[in-house]
Amino acid sequence: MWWFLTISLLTLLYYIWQKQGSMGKKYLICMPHLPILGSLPYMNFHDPAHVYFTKLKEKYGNTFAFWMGPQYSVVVNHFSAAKEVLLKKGKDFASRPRMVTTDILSGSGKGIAFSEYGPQWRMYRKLVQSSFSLLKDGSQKLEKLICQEANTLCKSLAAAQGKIQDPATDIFLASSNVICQFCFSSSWNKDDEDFEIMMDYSNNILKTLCKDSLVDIFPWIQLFPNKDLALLKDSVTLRNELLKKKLEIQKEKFNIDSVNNLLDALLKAKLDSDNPLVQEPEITDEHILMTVGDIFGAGVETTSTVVRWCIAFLLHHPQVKEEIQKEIDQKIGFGRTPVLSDRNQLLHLESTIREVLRIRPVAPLLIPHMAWTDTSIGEYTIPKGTRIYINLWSIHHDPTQWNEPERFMPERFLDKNKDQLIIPNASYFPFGSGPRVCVGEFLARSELFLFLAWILQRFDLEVPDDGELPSLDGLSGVVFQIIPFKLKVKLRKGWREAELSA
Ligand code: 3NQ
Repeated sequence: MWWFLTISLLTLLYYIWQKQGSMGKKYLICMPHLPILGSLPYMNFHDPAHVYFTKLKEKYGNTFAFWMGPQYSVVVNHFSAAKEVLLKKGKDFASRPRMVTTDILSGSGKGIAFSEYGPQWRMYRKLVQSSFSLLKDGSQKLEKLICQEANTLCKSLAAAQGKIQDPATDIFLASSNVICQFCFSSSWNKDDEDFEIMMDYSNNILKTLCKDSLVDIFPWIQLFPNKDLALLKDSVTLRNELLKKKLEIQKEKFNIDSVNNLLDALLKAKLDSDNPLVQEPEITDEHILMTVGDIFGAGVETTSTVVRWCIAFLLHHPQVKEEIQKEIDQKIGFGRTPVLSDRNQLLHLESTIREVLRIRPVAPLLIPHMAWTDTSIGEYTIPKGTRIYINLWSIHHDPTQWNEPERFMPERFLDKNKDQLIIPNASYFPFGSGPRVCVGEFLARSELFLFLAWILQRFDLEVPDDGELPSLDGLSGVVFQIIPFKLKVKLRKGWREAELSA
């Protein structure tokens, strides 16, 4: 009897304390929820999360809360609140939630993609940004790098011209080698064993990473046998072994006076941080590996995925492909290959890339953010520790901002005379924004433009003989992947004639 009274009294006191603590504070509308399970019993998992959250706007409005099990979470479906979270209060929301799967990948929150906000994250982020300027300043270096890989890619595609092929591996190799040069000053051939291992473990990691799987909601589930988690752990082990191999090679030939890649830059920073006079957070080999792993993995998976989405949409919209090729023939012809400075000439290609990034955002829910301090969105209190999902899918498909958002219309990124590129409205964050904006945006945009310009100058892209078009549904996850598809490429007549006369 006494136990019952004690527990009842404690529960009552806790409830009063909760209520008092929230006196005068306004909280977002929240989905129904139960203790422990949260809102899960009330959610349907038929649609991908980004589509489901978009549909929930009708019932709960643009910004609403729900309980992901025991985790208080918020969905932001409109660009105005997204701007507040990402930019205006970017620092308040710049942290990341700790999840079982991302902890496995990031060595318990090391690196820059999944680590919490703080001095260590800021230091590594700055090191990566300054390393990218190694490429930006020497932009001929970046351009030369990407064009080399574009050339290899086109040669591979031409070797199977007229045959039905899946371009995924060739595109994956091209984007891998660009980021591999940036990270390690090295590259792979298509039949290299390490390349095949990397492609395989990458695919397995993407299949199991932060899919809001139960283990990321109820961490205690990892105590039970879980094949997805075992696959993730095995894949991350392979990834870390490959990175360690690269690190050892790089350490042997390291020369502090010649920093040529990201790993060099991080090793140099480590040497500097060993200097007792330098008051920076400690730099360890594991932090270096996780940081390079983030950049390498992001650089490969995102760019290769978007190139394939672009090709898929051009197969669905041959008239857009023809407009791009007509512009390439007019502005460049067949006497030379495209370069980065052609970006302000090839407006139809650039607007197509922008439209693909809108209609199929690489990360429909970005990577979840987390409030590391008590803060707010508008008049609503957001307690420290709240998980924030920025729903790019909803923002990029908002009918109040985009005319016919479901339609593929690159011309929406051109002015009415079609001679200027525009961003027609603020509801557009293809690379995120604020402190956590994609650190590789410049590299990604350069690669997307050059790979596609080289391919479209040289080849006609056709659906296979059975006429099967690529699926545009996508595979939701931390990267919105495209379902593998096949196509036929044929060398264009103008290119063949130019080659013959060369
Ligand atoms: C990569 C490991 C690799 O094997 C698979 C792809 C992974 C998971 C990346 C991840 C970093 C990583 N290991 O640390 C990137 C991620 C999530 C893409 C997938 C990414 C991102 C950037 N922009 C848009 C969407 C995702 C940043 C870290």
